[in-house]
Amino acid sequence: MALLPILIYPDVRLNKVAKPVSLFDAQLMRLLDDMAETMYDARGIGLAAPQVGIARRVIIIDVSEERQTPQIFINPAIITTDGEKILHEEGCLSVPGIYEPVERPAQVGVRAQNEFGEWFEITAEGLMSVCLQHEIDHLEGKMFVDYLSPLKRNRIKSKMRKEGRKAPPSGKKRMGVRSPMRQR
Ligand code: K1U
Ligand code: ZN
Repeated sequence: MALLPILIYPDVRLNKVAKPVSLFDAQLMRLLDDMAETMYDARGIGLAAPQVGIARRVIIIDVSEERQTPQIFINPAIITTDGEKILHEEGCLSVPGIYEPVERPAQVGVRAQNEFGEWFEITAEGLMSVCLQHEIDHLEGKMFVDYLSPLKRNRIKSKMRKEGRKAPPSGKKRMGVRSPMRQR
């Protein structure tokens, strides 16, 4: 298993639409293992493949207390939402240190494949529902900051760019992934 570098907003690779997975092979298993190690190391509750520079429709989530077994969603699609909306504070491993409330449907139904290519469906609410919607957005190149006002988003963008420039050139593994950053 390996720790993967997490791309930091506003890296343009975070805005790409991810491609569907068609091969359920050893390479995919390796990616899932590496993503799990990376998510747990970063103390996240979810991670999408585009956040580690892989433009494929793969997400993992673990909202459990035990934090041992990630739930895997490959080629996920939201198939139902309920009318009720909830406002929930969101964070993102690609936007470190920023937490903002985002309004989303309270409950979602999701269809996805597991690591063996078998289809399943779940209905989620609460943190699981918020996290699923947040991670599926990553597959569409959409970030939670895209739901904020342009003023807030631009402030966050400037802060991330400034912190990216401050980061030392060597040292911790993750620092190297702050470049390349380009204007959107
Ligand atoms: O996509 C990601 O970067 C993961 C992100 C998922 C997420 C968190 C909160 C709301 C929606 C989606 C994170 O895990 S950020 C880490 C974090 O903020 C957190 C960790 C544990 C509990 C709650 C939040
Ligand atoms: Zn995120």
